[in-house]
Amino acid sequence: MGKMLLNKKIRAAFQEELLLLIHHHADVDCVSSAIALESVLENATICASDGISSHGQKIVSIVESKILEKPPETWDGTVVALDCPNPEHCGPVPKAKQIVVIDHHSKIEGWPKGTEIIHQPQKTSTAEIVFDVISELDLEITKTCATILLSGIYTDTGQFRHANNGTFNTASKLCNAGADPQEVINILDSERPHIQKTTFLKAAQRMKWMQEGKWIIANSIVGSFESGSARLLIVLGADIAIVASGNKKGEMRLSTRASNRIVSNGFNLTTILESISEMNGGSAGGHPGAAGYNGKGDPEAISEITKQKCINAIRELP
Ligand SMILES: [Mn+2]
Repeated sequence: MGKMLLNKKIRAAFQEELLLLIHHHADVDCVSSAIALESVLENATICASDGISSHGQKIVSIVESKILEKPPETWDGTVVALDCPNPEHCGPVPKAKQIVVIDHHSKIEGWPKGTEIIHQPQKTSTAEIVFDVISELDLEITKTCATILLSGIYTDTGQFRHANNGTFNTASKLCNAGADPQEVINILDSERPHIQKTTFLKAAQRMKWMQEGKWIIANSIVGSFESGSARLLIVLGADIAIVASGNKKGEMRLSTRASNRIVSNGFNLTTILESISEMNGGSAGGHPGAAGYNGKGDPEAISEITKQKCINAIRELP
């Protein structure tokens, strides 16, 4: 076992009534850390200082944990601030016998004198530190608790993109304790509304594509969710996606996307859609890789003109 995290003073502080303080708009790492600690300790209450993020709330709903919505002015025991590099992140911090901070951010500052700080900036999440704390206290981690901690790690590492050796080490231990990686993904990757799913499938079904040089241009027509549909056509492999929608009043919208590769070659959707608005009225705007157009006319016709302009622009690329 590595360096001990808990000194005598912290161990004694953990015997007191604990208030687990989570930061403003608490994220999954923070909420998971609090819920894991609450589930293994009998003397802990979780308190949110200023709301919980929507993903954080998903974690709360798994255990139906009761969370105080406002920190009390004073706490007769120990306040444990989680995932908070400074007191402003979770303020107002109640007056307490002892404050313990558990955090992994690179810089910790502003805590009053006498605060015990467990600071492990090499850790990719606070959940990993909490796992070590629970292990050092010789407390048993339940399957649910393990899944919740793994959720914290999954989120704070950007689905393991920023993970290091230690991250996988702890993740593996959590899986041994019963955490199910697939369950974590199910908890956190929220389902799209049904109407959105069918719209995206229709966008794919009606899609037409062609190739100009090495670049692929795809276009489609939907009733709504044009921008999400355009983004998905890029995911499917298009370099340029043009998705149109129209209504009975004769109003139409275009949403366009371009791949990073074609944009870095100098392709710019904004200029193309601006030329459409010069020609057809309406308004255009956006970025080289994502632009939109609102105007009047036949969505199919405007879409076709846009495609032709894209072809011309490709021919002018260096
Ligand atoms: Mn964190």
